[in-house]
Amino acid sequence: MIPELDVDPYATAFFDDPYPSHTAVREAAPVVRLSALGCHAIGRHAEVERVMRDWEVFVSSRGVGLRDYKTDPPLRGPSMILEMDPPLHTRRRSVLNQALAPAVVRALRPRFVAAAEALVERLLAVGEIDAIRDIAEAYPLTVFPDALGMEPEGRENLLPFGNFVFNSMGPDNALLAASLAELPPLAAWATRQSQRDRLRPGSIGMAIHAAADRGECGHDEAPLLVRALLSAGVDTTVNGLGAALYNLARFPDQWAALHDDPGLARGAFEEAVRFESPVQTFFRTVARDTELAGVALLEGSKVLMFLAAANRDPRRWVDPDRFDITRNAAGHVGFGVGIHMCVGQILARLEGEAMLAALARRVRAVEITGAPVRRYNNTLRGLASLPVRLIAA
Ligand code: OVV
Repeated sequence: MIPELDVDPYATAFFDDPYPSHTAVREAAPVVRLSALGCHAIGRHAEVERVMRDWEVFVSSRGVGLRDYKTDPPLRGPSMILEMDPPLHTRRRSVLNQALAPAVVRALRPRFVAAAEALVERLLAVGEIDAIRDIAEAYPLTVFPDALGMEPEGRENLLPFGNFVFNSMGPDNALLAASLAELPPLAAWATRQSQRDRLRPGSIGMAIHAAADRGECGHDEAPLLVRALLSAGVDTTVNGLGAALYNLARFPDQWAALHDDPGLARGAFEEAVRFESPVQTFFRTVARDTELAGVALLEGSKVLMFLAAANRDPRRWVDPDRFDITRNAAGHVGFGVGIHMCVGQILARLEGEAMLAALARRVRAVEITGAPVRRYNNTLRGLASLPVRLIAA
């Protein structure tokens, strides 16, 4: 018998404190059913990893949100990459792998570091800031669109567009309705911004169009792959950086450790992704009758993967609820695992490391000066506001 749990991962109370529910899912059984959604769910690290690796049985092409595209049409053109299975996925993935390759990201490093250092100087002159608006949003919103080769105009669309994309993976609730109401101009903008003539030569976006010139993907596919980066690349890093800032501010001993050794910046970002799991959930769909941890799953079953629960599974982590920037957080599933693992993770880590290292060197401590405000999204976890005072070193 599969335990049936009364957990609604899209309820406001859940967003405010998901941890008791994550524990309930994880400890009830390797596979549970969620009565509120009528789907299966998994919260243990081992099963989440197993499902992500078995792309032939647990497919993405029927949607990585709650909807099964076999019966429910997608709300957006299904992602050309995230919601595809091999062999279609493989070719497109290799185009994005090249556009975001380690050497490409390495070349961006000096610019990213300089931008982070300049931002820290400006913020220190102000002193009292909003760590979300002024750092977690401001920084990715300049360096990422610049690297992608986007025009200066229209960048204010990036966050609301990403907000829609990640809301669309949940149920038809008020959050999705609000996102859908603002979608038409955002979608039109994203489509335009992904065309070759809107992208700067030498940029990541242009590299994708160049791959189409070489026949590595279709000329019709290139703008859709650029668009996928617009969908996936901003809100995720904003919430990753926000997670790092929030927890470094909440746990002053951790900020002190980072200030003492700015070389910990990379590990601090990784630990923030594990600890907070900016992307909380993804789904797979069972393509043929199978079995998982002794539980029979029928074709067509949706499986909700609680990445955030897996990232605090005591079976996998020592003292999982402790934010510890010196721990080895490698092996967390915050970037996914297997063929769909985050294609932009090297770039994301550069953003996180550059920003945290710049802060670590110049800021001795951070004091929270007002109540943090949570931002609600069907997939993403993060804050809308975190008032802080930066204490210069
Ligand atoms: C990982 C991710 C999130 C959102 C959108 C996409 C990917 C996409 O490929 O469109």
